Amino acid sequence: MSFEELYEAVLRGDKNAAVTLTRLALEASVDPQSMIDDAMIPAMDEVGRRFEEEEYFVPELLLSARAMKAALELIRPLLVEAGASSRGCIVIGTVSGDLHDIGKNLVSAMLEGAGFEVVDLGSDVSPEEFVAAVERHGADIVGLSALLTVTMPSMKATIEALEAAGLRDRVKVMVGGAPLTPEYADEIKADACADNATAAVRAAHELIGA
Ligand code: B1M
Repeated sequence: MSFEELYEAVLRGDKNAAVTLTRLALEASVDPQSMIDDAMIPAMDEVGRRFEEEEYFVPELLLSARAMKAALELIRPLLVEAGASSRGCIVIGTVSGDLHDIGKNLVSAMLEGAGFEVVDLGSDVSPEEFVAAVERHGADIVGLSALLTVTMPSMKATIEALEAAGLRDRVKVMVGGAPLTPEYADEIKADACADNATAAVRAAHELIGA
């Protein structure tokens, strides 16, 4: 298995090939993080580029996303198994109106791997659902993901809802996702902004004071 083959499988949305190649690579002890960073994420970036150029349309996005998710399912246990005792509780989700969950799932798995207890609310999560989950789980951190510029305001709405519920002093807010900038994170008064899963783990440690 070469990274090129895995890249091509995700790019053409070939789920079976992506899963088979990932399985073979894992059997050959290829580093799972490199498979993500050097094959899968570049493939999704190219999918996005083709979509912008109108060479790909929504069905192709869906097929590539399905291929990457299926391959990631095989890798996820390896990312998670490194986790030891809980370092704190993180409630995470993709904000209201946004269905992109691949990056958020990766961040979730890496956080679990780093020893955090992760409560993943899925995608299209309303401010009220975030507030209820933070309250129910006594979360230390809430992680908000957004991939669309039009859903970034849902992050602000969620932070305001936490404030209105009197929870903002008790919970740190981390935001992430491709369209975000540190400036926007400051503007909406988030505590941290991370542009990839490794940075998210680092930021979570800093927020918790570990
Ligand atoms: Co959509 N999509 N999409 N899409 N899609 C993008 C995001 C887009 C950039 C494509 C493009 O035009 N180039 C564009 C957004 C433009 C914008 O607003 N700036 C776009 C669009 C326009 C749309 C639709 C509106 C298309 C339409 O219907 N006309 C539509 C919206 C649906 C909705 O959400 N309401 C739509 C739909 C979809 C699919 C459902 C088909 C599918 C998602 C499937 C799924 O996730 N289950 C999809 C996909 C696959 C993409 C692209 C191609 C790939 C996204 C991805 O999975 N990347 C994407 C183009 C791109 O990003 N290159 C695109 C791989 C993933 C590992 O990276 O998600 O960035 P990413 O996550 C990273 C970091 O961002 C960060 O760490 C992750 C790991 O490194 N991170 C965090 C993410 N969350 C974090 C949270 C943190 C910390 C870090 O802390 C809490």
